[in-house]
Amino acid sequence: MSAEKFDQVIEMQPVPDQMRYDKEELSFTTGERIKIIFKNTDGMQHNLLIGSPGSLEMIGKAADGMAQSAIGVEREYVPELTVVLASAGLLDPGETQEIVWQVPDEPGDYIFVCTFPGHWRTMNGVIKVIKAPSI
Ligand SMILES: [Cu+2]
Repeated sequence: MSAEKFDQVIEMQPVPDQMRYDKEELSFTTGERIKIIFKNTDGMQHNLLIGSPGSLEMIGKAADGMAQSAIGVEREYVPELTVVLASAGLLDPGETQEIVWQVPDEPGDYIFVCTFPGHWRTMNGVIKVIKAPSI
């Protein structure tokens, strides 16, 4: 087992039958190394993406577009966009996946979102990244 260290370990899960996550906001500091343990406790599939500030609509619409073709399922509705910074693929009910993310040096309101077709408008939240105090 690796003894990998994280500055924060967060657990996230969907609220059953409500198409939202159990958290609406996360807060990290620039440069932190974090782990999100995403556990799908719902009865349907979900994924989890982290995106750049202001990218929610761009990612959501790209995912809607993917849903029109076989590529959507193949890529687990994760659009190939540079604004997608990290992701957990599509999880069946009961599955768990971890995302390890190196928080960028640029502070801002990053986003998290589920891009399973139709979910992104409600199943999303903000990741507040604040600047680490200089020593
Ligand atoms: Cu979802």
